[in-house]
Amino acid sequence: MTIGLFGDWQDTRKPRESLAEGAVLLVHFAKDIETELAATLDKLTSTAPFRHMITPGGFRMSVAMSNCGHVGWVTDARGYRYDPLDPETGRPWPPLPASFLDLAARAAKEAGFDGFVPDSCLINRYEPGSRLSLHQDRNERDFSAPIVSVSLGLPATFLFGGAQRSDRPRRIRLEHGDVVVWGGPSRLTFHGVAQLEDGHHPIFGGRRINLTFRKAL
Ligand code: MD3
Ligand code: FE
Repeated sequence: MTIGLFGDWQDTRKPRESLAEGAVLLVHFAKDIETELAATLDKLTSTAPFRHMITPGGFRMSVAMSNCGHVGWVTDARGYRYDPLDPETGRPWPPLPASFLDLAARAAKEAGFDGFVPDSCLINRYEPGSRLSLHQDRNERDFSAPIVSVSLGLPATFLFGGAQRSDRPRRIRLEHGDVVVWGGPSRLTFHGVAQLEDGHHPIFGGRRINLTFRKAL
């Protein structure tokens, strides 16, 4: 039996793949700044620690979250919203680091969204078994702005659905350093993340981190 460079996987992807109208995958786009991103994430999450939020339905999310920017996405018994204060500390979220803003703007520009200036970044942390069920991102005010997502650490199976929750999702593998820009008609599609599998990443260990840059206000 042979195990190749990618284990069970062969990376046959082109540097840039169109996933749907308005959705562009930039393969390994963030890889060259992985050390900078890891160091910055450690600083951010020592100020605003990861926590498992509780949904309005009373369920503890298996994904741990933090935020940076002018506002952060939160959920609790009262609902989902963007809040200028971290409910755990009572303090404003840490500002969006220059390296984050620069990465998000460069990626958005590659996908045709020039001048993207996010005001919020949701930081998701997955451990083996963590998953995110199918949802739409619709707490933002302006759906004409894209969302830029950055995947780091362990690979995941992203579930890319359609305009209806009942549309059967496609399964798309997202690897360390992959960046996806979700704009135009794909902005309101249903999506989620399948249960994270065990593994080890040289920088992020047994975890996956996902950054989503948003214009929330
Ligand atoms: C498609 N995060 O934070 S990133 C989320 O991997 C979220 O943590 C996932 O869904 C994660 O809301 C998926 C890819 C993504 C993010 C936002 C989207 C895809 C999207 C918004 C609209 C359409
Ligand atoms: Fe989402």
